[in-house]
Amino acid sequence: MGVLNVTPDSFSDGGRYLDAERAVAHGLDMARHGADVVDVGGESSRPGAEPVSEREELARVVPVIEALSPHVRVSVDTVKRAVAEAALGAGATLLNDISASLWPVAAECGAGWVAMHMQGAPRTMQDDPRYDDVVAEVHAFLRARAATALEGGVREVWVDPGIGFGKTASHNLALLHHLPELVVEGLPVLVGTSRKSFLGRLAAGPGAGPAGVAERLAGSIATATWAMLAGASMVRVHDVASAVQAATLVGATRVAADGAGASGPVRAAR
Ligand code: HH2
Repeated sequence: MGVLNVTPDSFSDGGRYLDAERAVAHGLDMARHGADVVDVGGESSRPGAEPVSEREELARVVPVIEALSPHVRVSVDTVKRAVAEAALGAGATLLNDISASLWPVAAECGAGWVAMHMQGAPRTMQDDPRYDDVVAEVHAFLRARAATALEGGVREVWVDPGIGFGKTASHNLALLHHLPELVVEGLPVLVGTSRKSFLGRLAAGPGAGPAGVAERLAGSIATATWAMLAGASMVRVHDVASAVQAATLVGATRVAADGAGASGPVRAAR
């Protein structure tokens, strides 16, 4: 899943794709590089972000979705019902819902739905996140929301532990470590670690302090690869070509382990 932020203030690419033409070109580029889904968002959910009006968010995402959806599967990253409905009407077929509450829209429109876990709201979620048992609480939350959506008629339900959404670096690591326990519950799992700040804190950059956004590619790919090996079905990334290369290698190695041997697809791909 390639990230397309049609926003002025997203944490890693704010302002780069606010212009619709540039956004569409970048979306098509990510599809060319192998993204199966392009995730279009018109409101940043970075820590401290201010909410955007419905009118503004609609104006940002709808034209971009209309232009992209004939060419690649599009998801819409929104927490607003009206934006979700308009986006699905414009050609999106997956609702990426960081509030994990919009499943009725997905049910009504026959769309897929991603339930993501978040503690609190973006403006304050990183102030002092606390859990008794982060893994148990996040997994139980996702299980319950998914069950409600499936009972309510959503046919395609994804779950996402919400890396960085009301979580410290150690909460994020615990969720990544215990991903297989979420995977075995049977629903497809989506994971988004791309360029997030815990990567910078854990793996310092070449300078003195934590690695900056532009220095987090290796950490992004390492954690995406970890998620894929743990059984995640999709990773949400900014750097599609690098992630596709990692995914190809994970897949090829799996095929080799399944008995194809070195003369099979792995060798052919060398
Ligand atoms: N992360 C971000 C936004 N949406 N959706 C899902 N399902 N999972 C995630 O981990 C996730 C998400 C934050 O990243 P980004 O879109 O790059 O930044 P911003 O929210 O500042 O636009």
